Amino acid sequence: DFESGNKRKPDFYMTNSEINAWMNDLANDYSYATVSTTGTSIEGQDFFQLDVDATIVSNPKHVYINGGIHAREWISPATMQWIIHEVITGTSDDAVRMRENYIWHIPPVINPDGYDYTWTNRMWRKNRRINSGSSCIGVDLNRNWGWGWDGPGSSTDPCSDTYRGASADSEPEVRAVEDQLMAIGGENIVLYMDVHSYSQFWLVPWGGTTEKPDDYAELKAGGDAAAAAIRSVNNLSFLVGTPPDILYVASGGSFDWAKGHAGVKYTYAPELRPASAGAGGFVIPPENIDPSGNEIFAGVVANIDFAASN
Ligand code: ING
Ligand code: ZN
Repeated sequence: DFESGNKRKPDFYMTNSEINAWMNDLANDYSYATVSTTGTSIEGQDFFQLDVDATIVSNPKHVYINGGIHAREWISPATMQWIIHEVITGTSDDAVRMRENYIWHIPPVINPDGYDYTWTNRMWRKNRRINSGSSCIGVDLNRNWGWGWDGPGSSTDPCSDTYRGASADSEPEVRAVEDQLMAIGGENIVLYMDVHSYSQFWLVPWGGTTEKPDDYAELKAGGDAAAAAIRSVNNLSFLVGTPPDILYVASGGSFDWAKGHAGVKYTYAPELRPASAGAGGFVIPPENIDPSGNEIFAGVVANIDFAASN
C-alpha cells in the first residue's frame, strides 16, 4: 500500500517503518514540526515522536499523547497519525488554535517491537522482552509504571497478558516516556493521554484503586466534555469513568503514573472504537481510521479547552 512520499491522512494501517517514513516526510514540509527519538525498545529499535512547537504563544503548555502501548490496538497508532496530520496541516479554527497555543508531543507507537510482531501474530499485546526464568515473552507496558505497581489487576506471571514486569519501570519503552514527562514537568502539561482500543470509553484515574482522586469531579467533567464533542461528530457514545468502575481494576498503568508521580492534573486513557468484540474488537477495517481521527480530535480539543479553563 505504502508509497514513499505519502503524507496524506492515513487511510490504511501502516507498519512501524512506514509510519516513521510518513512522519518524517510530513514534518519536513513544516518549520514548526519535528520528528525526534522517544527512546529505544527492548529489542534495540529506536521509536519516534512528532512534536509541534506552538506557533504564536510564548510559554505554552504541553500536550502529550502516546499511542500504540498495546501492540494489537491498531486503531490507536492510526488515530495518532490522523491527529498529527490535523495539528500540523488542519485549517479548521480548532486545528489552527491547537497548533498556535500548545506544544504537542505525539509518539504514535511506543511499543514498536510488539507492533511489528502483530504483522505475524495479530493478537499480541505486550512488548517483546525475553523474561529470565520463563519461556514466555513480553511485559504488559500498561502494568509496568511505578505508581501502584504490583497492585490489583496486574499479574506476576510472565505468561500472562497483564504481566507487570520484574520490577517497577523495568521496561525501556516505559522509561522513555517517563523521562520526557519528568523533563517537561507535570505542571506544564495541560493534558496527558494514553490511547487504547477498544470499547468507546474515556477512562479517568485511578486505574489501580477504587478510590477517586481529590479532583475527580474536574477530571470527570473534562471527560464528559470530550464525550459530548465526540457524540457531536459521528453520534458515537463514549462512557466516562474510572477503570474499576466501568471496566476492571488495573495497576501500574501510565495515566496513574502521569498523575500520581509526574503531577499532570488531567490524565486520561481513551478506549477507541469499536464498542464491542462483535463489532470487530481490535481488528476493524481501515475505513474506521478517518472517522476515529475526526471524533477523537474533537474529544481532545474539548478536553484541552476544559483543562485550560479549570
Ligand atoms: N485497556 C486498558 C488496559 O491496560 C486501562 C485499560 C487503561 C487500565 C488505563 C488502566 C489504566 O487494560 C486495554 N484495552 O488495554
Ligand atoms: Zn490497551
